[in-house]
Amino acid sequence: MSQIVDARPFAYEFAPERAALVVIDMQRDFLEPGGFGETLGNDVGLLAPAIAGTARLLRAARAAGMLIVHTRECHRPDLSDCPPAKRGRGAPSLRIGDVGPMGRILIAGEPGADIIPALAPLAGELVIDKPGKGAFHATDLHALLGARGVTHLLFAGVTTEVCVQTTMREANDRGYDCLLVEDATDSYFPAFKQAVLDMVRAQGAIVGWTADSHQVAAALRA
Ligand code: TIU
Repeated sequence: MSQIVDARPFAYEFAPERAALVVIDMQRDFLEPGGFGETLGNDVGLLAPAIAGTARLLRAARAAGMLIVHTRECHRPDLSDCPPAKRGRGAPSLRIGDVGPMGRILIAGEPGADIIPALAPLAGELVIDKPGKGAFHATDLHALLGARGVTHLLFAGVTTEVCVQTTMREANDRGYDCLLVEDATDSYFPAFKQAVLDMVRAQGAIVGWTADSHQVAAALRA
């Protein structure tokens, strides 16, 4: 049965059994002090508002029995999946793989790579480790969604203009109808978040739709 979200630029229609909630990189490395986000010079507190909206979406999606996917940006301990161009970029205070207060920066299995406790995955939910910004690059996400007949993706997570936008554009090109949940995503740069919201829904939803988490939760309850 289809649900209709009061979304922008126009209504977003989806069937929960053919949809997934994709929560991008809500990891300690991005949201807590001492992780990757802070090594890049960012104020990690700017991402905190997205936690409540994401939690609301998770509650609604779980109650509706929707597929839930969590992603984590992280690398193998030997860094064999981390391009030297990524590790060497810029002048962070610690580089990917260096030891910080939450273990090695952006490395699978280290405390910093964990999803924050407030949004921890439940048994049966998919957890995708990804070496890139986009969740479709070098992962089996598309195959896993295809095997489940998923056609619609609802996005939450961080950061809006880096991993969330990259993943949403990858998904749009692969034929998914995508909705970005406005209060369930944040950026270290509030102006960049606003720009993403504006650009994805422009030109008749050229990349996708946007809506508030309350609007999505209301549609899932309907
Ligand atoms: N730096 C930044 O804004 N984001 C990332 O590096 N990764 C994600 O967005 N997950």
